[in-house]
Amino acid sequence: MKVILSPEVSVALSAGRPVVALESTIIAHGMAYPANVETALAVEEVVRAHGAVPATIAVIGGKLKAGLSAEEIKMFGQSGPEIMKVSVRDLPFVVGRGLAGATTVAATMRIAAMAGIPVFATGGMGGVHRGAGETFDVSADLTEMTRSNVVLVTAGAKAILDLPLTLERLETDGVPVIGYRTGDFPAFYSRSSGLKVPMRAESAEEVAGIARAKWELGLPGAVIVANPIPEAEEIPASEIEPVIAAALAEAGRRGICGKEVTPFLLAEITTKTQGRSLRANIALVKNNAKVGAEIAVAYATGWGTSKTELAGLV
Ligand code: PSU
Ligand code: MN
Repeated sequence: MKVILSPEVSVALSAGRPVVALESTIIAHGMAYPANVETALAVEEVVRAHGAVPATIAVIGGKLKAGLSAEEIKMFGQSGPEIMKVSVRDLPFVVGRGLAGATTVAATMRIAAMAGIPVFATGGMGGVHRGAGETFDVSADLTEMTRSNVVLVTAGAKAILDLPLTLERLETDGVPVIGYRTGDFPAFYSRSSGLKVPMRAESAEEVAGIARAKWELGLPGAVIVANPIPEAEEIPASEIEPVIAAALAEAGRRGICGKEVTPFLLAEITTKTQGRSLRANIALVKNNAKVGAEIAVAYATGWGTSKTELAGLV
């Protein structure tokens, strides 16, 4: 099945120019209107300002789309939770029924890989939930990371997840986790989770070279770039942790399960921090878009190929 590309994304991909994929669950389920639409459009501008073409990904009328118009982004933002949250499991349903769907990291990675877009910038990724030993709640984002050849730029993962178990699972699955100018795994709102990343990179070119090496080795799947939130916007772990604990307890009391868990926790945290977490969220997504664009530019110039080496560029 073909991905329907916007004219701008189509021209850029056929000319080998840098493109950055962006997800739509963050618009419909990760933030409220109108901040979601403003952020999505601003993130597209950040990608452009750093030399790449943005490709927001979603399913519309059962078609896989890469590159949405401002009107389509607005529609996703205004419809919010009415639009189905679509992970890989849900793709056959929305495509088969001709419906709209907001794609998660997992579904966006898959569609980006199908379209030949090698870099994807998001906010936070899914992972192993706290209490997964009982609930079995492990995001399909992790499964997809073993399948789709995409560089995923993320501010780490929220501490609503079990971060040590998430890193263990990624190690088992052979997914590189690269700290971007950091040796610590970031925890979304906080620059450090207290956990170490297994490897680090200092530049977009290094990341591009590592990703190319992975895929040339015949190792399929994602490369995670863990890019910490800018210092000025950081919320210290000691401040956010009680809020997270309360949100988890509330989810437990209400018996929230399945795909509702993550959106519920995100909304609870935003309400309880009176918007501070939202400001942090917006800042880190923009920062990821910038780094994603820089990686896409480096990758598109062929960084890491024997061609660049022969040309004496490395
Ligand atoms: N984490 C965040 N913000 C988000 C999400 C996760 O900090 O918006 C969204 C992403 O779309 C991610 C999805 O792919 O939630 C994971 O949902 P689940 O845990 O149900 O797999
Ligand atoms: Mn889940």
